[in-house]
Amino acid sequence: MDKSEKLALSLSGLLLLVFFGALMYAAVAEDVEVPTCITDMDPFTSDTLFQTSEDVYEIHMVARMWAFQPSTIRLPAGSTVDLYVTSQDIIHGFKVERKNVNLMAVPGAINYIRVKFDEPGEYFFACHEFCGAAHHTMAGRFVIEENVDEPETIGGKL
Ligand SMILES: [Cu+2]
Repeated sequence: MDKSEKLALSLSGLLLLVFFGALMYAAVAEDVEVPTCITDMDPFTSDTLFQTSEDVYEIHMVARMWAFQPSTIRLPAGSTVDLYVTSQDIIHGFKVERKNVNLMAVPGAINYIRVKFDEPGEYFFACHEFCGAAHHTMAGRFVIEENVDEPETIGGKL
């Protein structure tokens, strides 16, 4: 190994130790708290669908490699949906076909949009931001029916 290569490797190792030491100092001596991820907090952890008033629903959507949680949402026709979208890992997209819904799912941020589903049918949604190897499989759907006894979300949970 060349002498300059040895020097570069040694300096790189030394820098790693210095930065790791600085992190440890900040965590222990300065009592710095690492912020909690949004997706580790309620309601994103478990409950994703709430009925806030008649025909108005609130959905908390988490995007992650490579799925949406929830992946299927069954609602009655005429529903208005308040959508809150965030990401657990990297930047994803959220686009609903035949609706003016086009959001980015960004880690550490919650994006919001209100959408109304008047017509029964299936409204597919998909990730529109290339996010990795299985990006093309990242999709889900709203199932809008005339009569729904119990609005529900299906799938997508870890
Ligand atoms: Cu994607």
